[in-house]
Amino acid sequence: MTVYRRSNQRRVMSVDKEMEYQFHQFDNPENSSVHGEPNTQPTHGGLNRKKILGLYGILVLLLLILLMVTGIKFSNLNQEITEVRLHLEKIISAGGTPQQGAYLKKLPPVRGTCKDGWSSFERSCYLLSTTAATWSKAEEQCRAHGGHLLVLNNVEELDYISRIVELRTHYWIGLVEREHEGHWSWVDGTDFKSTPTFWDKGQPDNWDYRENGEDCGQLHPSEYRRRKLWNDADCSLSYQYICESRA
Ligand SMILES: [Ca+2]
Ligand SMILES: [Ca+2]
Ligand SMILES: [Ca+2]
Repeated sequence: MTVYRRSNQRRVMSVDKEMEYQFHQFDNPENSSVHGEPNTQPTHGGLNRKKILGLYGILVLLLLILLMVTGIKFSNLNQEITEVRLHLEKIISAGGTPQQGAYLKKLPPVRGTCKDGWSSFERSCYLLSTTAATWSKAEEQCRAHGGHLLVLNNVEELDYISRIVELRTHYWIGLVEREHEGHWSWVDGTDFKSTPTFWDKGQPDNWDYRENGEDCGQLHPSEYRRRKLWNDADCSLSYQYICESRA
């Protein structure tokens, strides 16, 4: 009996030790060695944890790059908005008087008391030709219509014309150098010294690429709708033109 009890006690102790060992095995997921052999290889759990950490690091890096790019773009946009605002303020502070470079709105021509096809402004009527002619032929055409080539008496008249013409077209006007170089005159006899001048940058240059030089005045085309500026051109070339007559 005593021998049987001792044998049973040993078996119970052996089962307890086995359970304790299994418990430790279960408790430690990294310990996959069998029966106490040293574990020298990385386990699946270890590899997964490293992968997750790596992905997390990449995500954080991408997020930082995204924030930097967004920040730079926002800064550029902010600068552009400030520039546009300053430009608009400059136009508004000009008190409604369009300065060179300020944009003008296109005006639909109004006939008023003028002949069919002509536009009315103040006490004049204006005709924009659709065909081209030399300066002399253009002036002849205007006379045949009871007028003359456009004479710009003031800035208001120039700004009105600038709002009804085609943007990219050259137009002859009633400006001519008849006597000697530098002596400009208006076709209707208006004193040239009594009117403001609006020569484009670098004009009049009397460009002598052709032997005629440049002795007739025209409005330069422009990229944007703003005050038209003058150019001296070769009178023998054909351009569209603007006639003016009394209303
Ligand atoms: Ca006039
Ligand atoms: Ca000239
Ligand atoms: Ca010129």
